[in-house]
Amino acid sequence: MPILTLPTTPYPDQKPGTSGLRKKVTVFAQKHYLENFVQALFDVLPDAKGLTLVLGGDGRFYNRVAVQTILRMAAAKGYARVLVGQGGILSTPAVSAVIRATAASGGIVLSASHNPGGPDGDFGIKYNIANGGPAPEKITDAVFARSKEVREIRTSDHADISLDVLGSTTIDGMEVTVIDPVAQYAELMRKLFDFDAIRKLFASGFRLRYDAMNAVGGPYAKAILEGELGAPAGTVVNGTPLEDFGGLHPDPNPVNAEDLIAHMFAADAPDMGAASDGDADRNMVVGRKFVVSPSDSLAVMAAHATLVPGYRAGIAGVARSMPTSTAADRVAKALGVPCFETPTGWKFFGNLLDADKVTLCGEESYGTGSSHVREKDGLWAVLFWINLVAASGKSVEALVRELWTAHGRCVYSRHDYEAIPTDKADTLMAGLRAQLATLPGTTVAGCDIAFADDFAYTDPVDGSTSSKQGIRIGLKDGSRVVFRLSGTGTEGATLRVYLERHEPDASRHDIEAQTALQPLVQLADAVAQIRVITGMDQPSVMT
Ligand code: VG1
Ligand code: CO
Repeated sequence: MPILTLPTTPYPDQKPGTSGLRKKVTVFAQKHYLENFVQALFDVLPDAKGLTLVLGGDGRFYNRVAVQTILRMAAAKGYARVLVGQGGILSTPAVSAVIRATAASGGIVLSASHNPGGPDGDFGIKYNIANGGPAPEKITDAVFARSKEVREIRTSDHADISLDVLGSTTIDGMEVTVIDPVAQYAELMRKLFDFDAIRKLFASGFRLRYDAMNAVGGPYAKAILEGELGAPAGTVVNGTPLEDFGGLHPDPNPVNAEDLIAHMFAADAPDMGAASDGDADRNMVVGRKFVVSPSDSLAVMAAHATLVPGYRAGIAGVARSMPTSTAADRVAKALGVPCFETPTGWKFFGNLLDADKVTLCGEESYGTGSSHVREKDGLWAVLFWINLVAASGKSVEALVRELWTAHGRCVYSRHDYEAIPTDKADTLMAGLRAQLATLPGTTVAGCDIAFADDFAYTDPVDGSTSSKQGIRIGLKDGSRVVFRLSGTGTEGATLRVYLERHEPDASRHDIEAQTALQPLVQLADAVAQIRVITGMDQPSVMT
């Protein structure tokens, strides 16, 4: 058999972050950098005899090279079969759907998600397990440990195969099947949503603008919205995946998707706007002249889930990442179902979903999903909202305002301070940790502090623990400020400051979020010394 064993030298920096290993393309392009990580993964995984692996990525620069490399290494590992998306393309939720539908043993997602792409941009790799979700920390920790010891790479010497033609071929006895990236996913969406009602809605003149940000969501949105649901051609814009996302930063928030926001605030704005990110697992939903916060989006979905066929029987519970606003908690309480608070990152939702403890999950970072897969899912969330509009006859804005009327408004914002030198970011976090014991009971910048802690999580299903997941400062009036460092960036450190204040008074629901949150901004700076330590007067991005 033409299986080669190549000597290699370990890299010290292959620690997966919030969602897989993300580095600059220039880092991945170093000799054997990708191979070392894949070998470390394969060394940690059990024997692959008879097993199926799913493989695909968001189409960014280096995707095709990486697919070919991994196919050769998968053959050496001994997989029976690899299912690879045509053109090397599969969105993150589609990988999850295909793993589940084909009973594959796992999958490899090639994406740096919302990070910029192109030769000077970022690349990423992530392993998903048999439930379709991101590998838990037990596995990612083992892979990191192994990556520091890996001395040999096992690979086939087979030539590149064609990724563009559907069908099967073999690499050293391993079957490689190039699959339609959309088919399996579309079938799942048909089962969950009322396609007839949505078709009627579009036929009645409902106008949607879906901005795929030149990323992998385009083919899925075009096939389903325009191809099946009768949305007019042109509904999906920036719908062709480009290796550099056409220079866009494929992170759907009002700052990066400014073109969509401009359309949604124009005189002839469509009824609904939506955007998805690099790997199509995030979503932004926008009403006509009305921006929906992701935390509110999760709460609205939970409140009205029974209007959607796939959730007709009701939801078992909701889970949200710790920094996500408490809007979903309020809805869950009213519904009489549990709401779980997990650390940031989708991998923490997997056990809760597998154990049927929750049906819907969400993060403040424009991510929502459900038990249908084990990833967040951008187009799914958009279809959910369209289904809600179709079934309720209400606009996006009306649905959010109803939530506020029923439960008060959780005024919310995230302030990101990007590219801080790592040592300064560590100093800032250490400074906060040093104050945790003394802050409660004090008044800082006019805010009465009730508690301060470093969020730790014990998984209610397997008992595993994760500590140091973010500093929380809670006020007597229920407001919160949360601080954590990003685990997806590739340049220095990014400090995220999450601000939440509950506003029960309906006459104040239209107050501008940044204005309403000013006292918390002052508090954040007073306790964390953000301006002094970082030298930054303003956040880089406010969403
Ligand atoms: C960010 C978000 C987090 C999300 C993660 C992956 O992580 O805050 O909520 O799960 O990105 O999303 P961090 O560590 O940078 O805050 V994606 O769409 O980039 O896979
Ligand atoms: Co993403």
